[in-house]
Amino acid sequence: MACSVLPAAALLLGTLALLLAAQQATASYPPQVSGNTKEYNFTVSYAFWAPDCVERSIIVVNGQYPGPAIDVQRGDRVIVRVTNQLYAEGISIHWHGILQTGGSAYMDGSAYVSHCPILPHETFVYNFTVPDQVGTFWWHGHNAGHSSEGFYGSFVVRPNPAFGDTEPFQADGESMLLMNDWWHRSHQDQFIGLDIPQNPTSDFRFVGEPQSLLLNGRGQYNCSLLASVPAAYSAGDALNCSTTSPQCSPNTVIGPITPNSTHRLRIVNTGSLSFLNIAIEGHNMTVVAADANYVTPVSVKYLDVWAGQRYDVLITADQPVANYWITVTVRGRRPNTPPGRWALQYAGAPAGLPTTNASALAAQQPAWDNQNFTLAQQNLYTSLGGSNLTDPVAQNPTRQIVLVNSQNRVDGRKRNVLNGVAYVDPMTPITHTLFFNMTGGYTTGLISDQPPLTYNYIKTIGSPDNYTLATGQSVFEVNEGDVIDVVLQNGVTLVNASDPHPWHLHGMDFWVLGSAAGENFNGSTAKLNTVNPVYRSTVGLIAYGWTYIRFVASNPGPWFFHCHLISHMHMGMNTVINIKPASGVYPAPPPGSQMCGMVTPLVLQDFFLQGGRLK
Ligand SMILES: [Cu+2]
Repeated sequence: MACSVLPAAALLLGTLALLLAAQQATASYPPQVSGNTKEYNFTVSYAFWAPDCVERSIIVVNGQYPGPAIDVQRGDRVIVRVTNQLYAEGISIHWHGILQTGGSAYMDGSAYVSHCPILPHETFVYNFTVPDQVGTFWWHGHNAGHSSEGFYGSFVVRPNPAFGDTEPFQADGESMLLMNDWWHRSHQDQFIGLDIPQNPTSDFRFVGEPQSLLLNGRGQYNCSLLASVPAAYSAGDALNCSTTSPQCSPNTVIGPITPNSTHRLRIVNTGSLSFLNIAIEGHNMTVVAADANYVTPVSVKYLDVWAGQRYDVLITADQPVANYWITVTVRGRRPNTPPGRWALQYAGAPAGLPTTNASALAAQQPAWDNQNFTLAQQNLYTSLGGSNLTDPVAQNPTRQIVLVNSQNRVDGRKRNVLNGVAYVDPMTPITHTLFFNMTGGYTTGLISDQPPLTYNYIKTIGSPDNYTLATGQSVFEVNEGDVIDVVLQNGVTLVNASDPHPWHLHGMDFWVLGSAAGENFNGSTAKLNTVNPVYRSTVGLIAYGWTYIRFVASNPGPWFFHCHLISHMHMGMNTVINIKPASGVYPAPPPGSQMCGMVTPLVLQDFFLQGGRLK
């Protein structure tokens, strides 16, 4: 089995020199196009669904939850015709982890950054290629809280035999594991609560811990608990809970997997708030890729997966033929959600759930506040050397940005701020503002590369110091080719806690040079791995800690850079990295682009100046 020849973590030191020698000559998959096209039609609508046995309205695609799987080969053109049949909301879809190289920033799907939301009754055609990436991705709604409403699915890019692509491991079979947190309240209700300004009778209402954890869209809520749902979240609801609903029962079963085979699990945290940990009874997981970049294989028993992250792991089916528990626990925030539990089934095992105690397995997973475990595992991963695998880390950064994550009041509302700025969506997509060269499309000069250091972001007694705040679009203007270092420094919230945040960059992957507890406001580069750091697209920032990343500004255009927690995004925890093309020319919006904001009157004015005729 391929799995058995992978070096165990304990043996890695001996092979490190060999791997490093190989890494000097590496490159990522060289861009190639296959000439093949994969087409999908997505019709997006609301439907009643009971993912955890409690019925509510969710967003489905083609009547399915989770949405349709996208499965292509490297180099393929992907065309997705998205028709919005929601009643009154604009939508967009982000292809999470797909870098949109080749000038397709318009196809990235961040509402108001990449393009205008797709209005109800309208269709937008996403059209892009995936020339230089292989691995596990996912897609999700990227306007408002749509990704927490069920609006997501898996996206796999397979190696292309026509290009001679090979992966540095083998598996006999594979399964997709989309795991996420789930609420009974809609995203509208959640956002209304987040937006309540402080006043004598009410205040900010957090979304709270999720009611359930789901795997591939299924979980099991304890219906008897409905009576104890906090009054604020149950008033007026007539929740219908049925453990025999075909949408939640039988519970998810992964497999059947062939005894004595090597099985690949593609694990994604598609959740909105929770930092998750997954364990499989009786089986270690050999991690071979993080966010679709190969890593030096390491064996783990308990796998941390931050919201938005993906891991490819191999398991060896070397246990007696039976069913085994898969358990998922919440970490990083004090949990109030029962562990999720599903079954891994061997071929030949009787149908049904394992007979062992799932709670015992979940109890062995790292405690929610064990940040040492989090850091040790996050820093465990290193890029795999070898030909066609991973870009060697760029040296000599040209710019350093220190981004303090904290919280404050803006006009009475609780907002999550970065260097004092709470982001709000612009009226006009940033791609449009840049192409049409309009002033006022987004606010400029709001955010600086360094936080004002006269304030105490980390103090643990009393409320955080009040410092100058701004709302608008915080856009970092970056030159193409710059090597950018970003120090994500965590601070405190208004309740003297520090929230963990999963940080996600669009348009480019980044190297994770290091992360630790404590302060790194001055951007110290001590303790960083600049030799073989992991290359990925989403990384965790622990409470009261820092995470240091580096990327090459290689992909011109505006790219969203944000905490991947839906509530934090709504509260302003976003920025945009605008990479100014060396050519000075931004690409034009593609045919079929919808208009909104400042562009609509501009185009209409041109139309009438030309005699009011369609050509
Ligand atoms: Cu966050």
